[in-house]
Amino acid sequence: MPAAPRGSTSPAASVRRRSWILGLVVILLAGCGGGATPAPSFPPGAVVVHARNRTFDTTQLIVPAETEFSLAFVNEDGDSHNIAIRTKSGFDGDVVFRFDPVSARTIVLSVGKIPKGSYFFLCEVHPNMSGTVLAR
Ligand SMILES: [Cu+2]
Repeated sequence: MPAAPRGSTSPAASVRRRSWILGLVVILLAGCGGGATPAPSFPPGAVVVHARNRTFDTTQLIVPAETEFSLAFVNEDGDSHNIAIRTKSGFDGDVVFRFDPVSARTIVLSVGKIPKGSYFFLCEVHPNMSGTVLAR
């Protein structure tokens, strides 16, 4: 069975050229390798999302409304993933929050105030990686 192409010829390569669009991005090199669980070094109250095997570990994010919060994204894959929060599913609606795709790393981002309500999130590289967001 043919191996999937990897490396610089991937269309994802251009997407990941800038891993941190926000100056607020803090890179936390995942401390322990070899599949160990990440150290619980995230800010208090952080919303934590894992990506593994092209799947998010949750299909519903519950986030605080009307207040800034930290989003910790743990990408356990070599594939690039990101999270975009939008007002409608898929690529429809307005972008509420997003960051550029990253691969094989953990990042912690500061998310600005989101009005109370229901939203959608997806990985823009793999739109089937998706779910809902409840800001309450
Ligand atoms: Cu993805």
